[in-house]
Amino acid sequence: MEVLLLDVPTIRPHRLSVATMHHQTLVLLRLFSSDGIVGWGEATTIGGLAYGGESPESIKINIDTYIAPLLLGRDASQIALLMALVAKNVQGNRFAKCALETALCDAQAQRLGVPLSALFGGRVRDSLPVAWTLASGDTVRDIAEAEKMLDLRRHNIFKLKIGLRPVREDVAHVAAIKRALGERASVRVDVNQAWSETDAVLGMALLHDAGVDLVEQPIAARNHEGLRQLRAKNKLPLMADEALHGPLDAMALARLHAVDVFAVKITQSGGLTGAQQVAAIATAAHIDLYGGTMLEGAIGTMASAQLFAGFQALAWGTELFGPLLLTEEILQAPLVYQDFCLQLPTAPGLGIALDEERLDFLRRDKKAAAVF
Ligand code: MUC
Ligand code: MG
Repeated sequence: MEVLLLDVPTIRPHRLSVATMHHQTLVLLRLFSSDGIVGWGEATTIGGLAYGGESPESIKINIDTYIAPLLLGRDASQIALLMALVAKNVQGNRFAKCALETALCDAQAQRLGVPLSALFGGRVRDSLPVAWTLASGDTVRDIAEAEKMLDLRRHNIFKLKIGLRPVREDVAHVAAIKRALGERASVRVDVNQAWSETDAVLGMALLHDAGVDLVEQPIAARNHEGLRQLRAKNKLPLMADEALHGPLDAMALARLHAVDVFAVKITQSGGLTGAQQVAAIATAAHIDLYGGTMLEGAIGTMASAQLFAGFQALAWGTELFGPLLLTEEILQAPLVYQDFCLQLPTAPGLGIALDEERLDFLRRDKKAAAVF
């Protein structure tokens, strides 16, 4: 097993309330099995340690030091057994576990000659609607970007990152974008926990009047009770993102009737199985689903897509646009985005082929070696 860190510039600064991204560090796991099959997984996060408790560097060192030695020499086809072994020996580290489970599933699906989605019950759709995040920080630039996406028929769902400016200023920015796009697009916002409860009461009322469709994680992740109260006070649908670290959080939020929508992420759920369990809890609790991202590259994006393709209902679509935010392509053939959707491949496993030369060029360890 080897973990590669790839530093890839973004096409423009991506401003979240927790960090401004000028590049993304892709965390890729390559798993070699003795039958010659190579599986890939991904554990990419956002903004170093600004978004979550695992950094690219901690993920690499924890896999190299604690996870890889547990698995060496074991049967790679016994995925549930291996993941149970890791769960017993490694606390936390959801992103690292996601990368491992994805790589094991990619390898196993290739071994069986089926798409990865087949390991999770198959597909009910072959393409997924994909939102685009407008996060340049500039209203005029964001409107121009949205118009371009509509013209290209690449996206007609837009998520706006807010929370850095005072509530009324942020709402004015959002309202101007919604006014410009009208009924041609769905406009949603993600506050990434930046608001207090009182900010959120005001913000959600104003955003509702501005024609926004959905508010994502307005307040602190751990404040489940606050989410419940906001949902009760407002008409605007409310989505949990950072509040959801797998099935236990899903159950707690569902019990409280705290939100209308779950943003399901394979990394935050500790892997594909955890994410499927989050979706099952949502379905049982009549909570809508949205396919979330940690702005992963092609591997994590396609792993997510393979799972989300099997969700019976996906009322709010997905935001699986991560590779489109990057200046560099790491696949031999890029993922296909057309007619507002990401198309799913039918080839075995993840159904993608990595470009080894580009990987070598982008690897942090090789760059460091070249500099010194
Ligand atoms: C998040 O909080 O949802 C997803 C899309 C995007 O632009 O940022 C991420 C993280
Ligand atoms: Mg979010």
